[in-house]
Amino acid sequence: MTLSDFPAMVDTLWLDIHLATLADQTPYGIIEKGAMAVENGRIVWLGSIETLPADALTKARSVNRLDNAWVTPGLIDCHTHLVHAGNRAREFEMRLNGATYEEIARGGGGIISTVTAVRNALEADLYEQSAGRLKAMLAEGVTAVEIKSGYGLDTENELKMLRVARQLGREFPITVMATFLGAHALPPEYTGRPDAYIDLVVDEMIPAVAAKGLATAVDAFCERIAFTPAQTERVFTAARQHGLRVKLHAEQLSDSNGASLAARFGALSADHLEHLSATGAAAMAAAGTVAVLLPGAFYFLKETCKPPVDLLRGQGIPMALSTDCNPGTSPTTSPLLMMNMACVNFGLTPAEALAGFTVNAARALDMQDQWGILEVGKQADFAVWDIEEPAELAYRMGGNPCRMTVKGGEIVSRLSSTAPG
Ligand code: DI6
Ligand code: FE
Repeated sequence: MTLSDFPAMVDTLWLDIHLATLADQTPYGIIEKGAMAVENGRIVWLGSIETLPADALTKARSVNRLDNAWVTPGLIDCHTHLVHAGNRAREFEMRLNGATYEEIARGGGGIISTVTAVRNALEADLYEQSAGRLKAMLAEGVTAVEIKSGYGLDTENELKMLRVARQLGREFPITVMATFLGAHALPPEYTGRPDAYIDLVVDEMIPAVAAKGLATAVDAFCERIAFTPAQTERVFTAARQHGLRVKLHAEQLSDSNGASLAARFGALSADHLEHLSATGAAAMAAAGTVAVLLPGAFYFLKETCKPPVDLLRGQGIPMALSTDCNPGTSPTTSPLLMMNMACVNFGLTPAEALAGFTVNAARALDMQDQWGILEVGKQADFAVWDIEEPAELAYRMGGNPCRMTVKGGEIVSRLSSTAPG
């Protein structure tokens, strides 16, 4: 970057900041004592304060001084079931009082209890309940989120969920990427007829979702307790026919060869991966499929088999992290808590954890062209943190040091620090 690169006029000059750009392989891509200029919602200059032209202040319509706060790319939560109704706290309590998952499921609980709640919810109620969760994410620095359907399990209710996701994207200063997850679980009316349900997903739901432009990707749950690789393949084939990208809940509870299947379809990501094999990892590496790790579900299910992080590192597979925000296995809206869990339980470094919610999450959503790092030309979506060093983001267990969230150069959320001194 040369001095002449500073534009004639910028909307906002951000000063007295440290930057964790995530733009290079050094941990965090740090620029201490930096500055950043934004014009028309995009980053037009960033660098060390020493390289800022002396007349830059006169070229800025406004100046924001942040007294040495840290700035990171806006966080991207790339795997959520954020749109849902009700909660499963009662089930959580029953399990802790000795009931088994099967007993709960037979009593109409488990994932089907959320399906029932979503089917019974008016669209406006579903929106309101989901908006509360999105608001919490916004306050923690999130500027983009992926939201899946998958609790409707009939055409009408799957479309209802996706419309709510779209409305959230319109009402909130957050980029929403919607994913169709019709093949999440078998709805009760199809008990014993999973292939007939897949017919419905393939012949009716995917064409409807694509025609209405309600999702950019299709996901499925490939697992002993959900859908087989053959059924998943039918879903992916239909997705491809309708120009939709694919991703997969793969090897969460067992190795079903889901990651290899996903890679064969050029999947954006394979998610969970606790039981990923070396063969699956090699297929992902060859296909450029991102590994999305979900430490909240691992924790909440008291899983003991960890995702093979060394294998992923060895294969050079980008690791993203996400909340998996859902009422059954990961009732959280906190990326920072997930970063802490990923470090403590999976052995990620704090820098890998931050990359997991920024640069690699952008790759998992195919939005790396404009998002995920701080660089000239990228969207000016960033989070401002009251921390002394970047590792502090993954260090704390709870608390929210996010001073402000900025979307397209505009401050869209402000919070006074609640982090202890
Ligand atoms: N894996 C999960 O962890 C969630 N969905 C999935 O495919 C669980 C969803 C739920 O229990 O409501
Ligand atoms: Fe999930």
